[in-house]
Amino acid sequence: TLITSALTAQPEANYDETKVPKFSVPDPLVTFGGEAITDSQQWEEKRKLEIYQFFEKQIYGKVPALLDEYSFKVIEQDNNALGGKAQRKQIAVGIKKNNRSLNFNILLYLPIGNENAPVFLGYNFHGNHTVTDDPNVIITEAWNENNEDLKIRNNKATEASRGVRMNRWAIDKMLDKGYGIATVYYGEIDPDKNDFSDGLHSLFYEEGQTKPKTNEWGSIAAWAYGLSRAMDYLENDTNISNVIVFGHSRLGKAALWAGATDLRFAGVIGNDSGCGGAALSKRKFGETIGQINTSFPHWFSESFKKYSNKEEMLPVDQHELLALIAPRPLYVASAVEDEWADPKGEFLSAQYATKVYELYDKKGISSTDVQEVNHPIKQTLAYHMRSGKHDVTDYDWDQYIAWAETFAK
Ligand code: GTR
Repeated sequence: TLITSALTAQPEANYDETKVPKFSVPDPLVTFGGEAITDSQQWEEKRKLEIYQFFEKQIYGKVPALLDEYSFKVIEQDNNALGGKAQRKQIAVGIKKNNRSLNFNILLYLPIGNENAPVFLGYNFHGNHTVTDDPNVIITEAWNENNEDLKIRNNKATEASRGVRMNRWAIDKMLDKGYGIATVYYGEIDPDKNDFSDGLHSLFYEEGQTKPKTNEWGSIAAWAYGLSRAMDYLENDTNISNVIVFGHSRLGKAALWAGATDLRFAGVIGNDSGCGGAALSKRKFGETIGQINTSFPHWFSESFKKYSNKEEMLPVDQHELLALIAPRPLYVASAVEDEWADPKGEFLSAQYATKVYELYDKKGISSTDVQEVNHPIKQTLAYHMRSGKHDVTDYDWDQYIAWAETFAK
């Protein structure tokens, strides 16, 4: 134990602005070779791909191969759900690779009265049945992290946890405004533990392989991939106009990477996504790469570990992840008490990504904008810092819905 703790001990988290190291963020509009980018065409041809490939190989990790088979089946439907407000569908998706298979369920509510609804798609942390008290939502069988407050015990969800996370999903508000909501339990894609023997990764192994290769995907990239597989169904549902991908915290990191990898997402929301999400790594404020790679060694590609406590060596920073989503609508959100996720680093990141949006004549966070509590800046690239803690609240959803009305409908 002495040896392990010596190897994994991390410098204490810094919360002092005066101790943020002097750093310069890489300019999204200068190539690794030093060439200046002046328009969107040059960005697409010369810069976007090299940034994308860096994030793909050195940060989240590559998807190793194509699938062998994809199928879906609507296993349950009710056209009079939630007191007549919604149509509910539960869709079982099956994917196959190397004769191994994985299944996950999408819970979808579509508003009655809007035959062509925009939909928010986001993962939940403990099962589809936790986001609503609707008694007909199927309880996940997948491994679940224990949580006494949420009544998840013995790594299994039961009836006891139905509706325990309703507070994070403003489903009524969405439906009232004509939006649908689709959610998947992230543990059905890849259980969130440092174990690569199960989940999505294991389908792709060659004979004798037990974990992804050095530049291949960690769990965040696997979750992002799962969002795309949910999209494969959603884009073919004729009652859906477009899909805005959403995620909170670790699932916000996954949503941002999904937005960067899959152009079909019409909008992207990263709620309190923090380190490895929207927050700049080079500030080393709150959670750092060293911290995250130690606490969650399975989240990123193995190749990302070389940047643990060496953030200054990175030729990119997270504002360039945001820039990969341009010119599509993107909302970055923080909470003022969520210092672990570095709200200032998230704000600056949105500000530094803005010049790429401007190449497409889209607005974001300008250099004169200031970060103020509960003063959302709603442009194509939007930002707010809510009062309160690391969470998803009605305040957040009120902003996302109002923003989507203008930018992502
Ligand atoms: C924390 C982790 C964060 C964030 C958070 C969450 O433990 O350090 O990066 O992902 O979990 O997902 O709630």
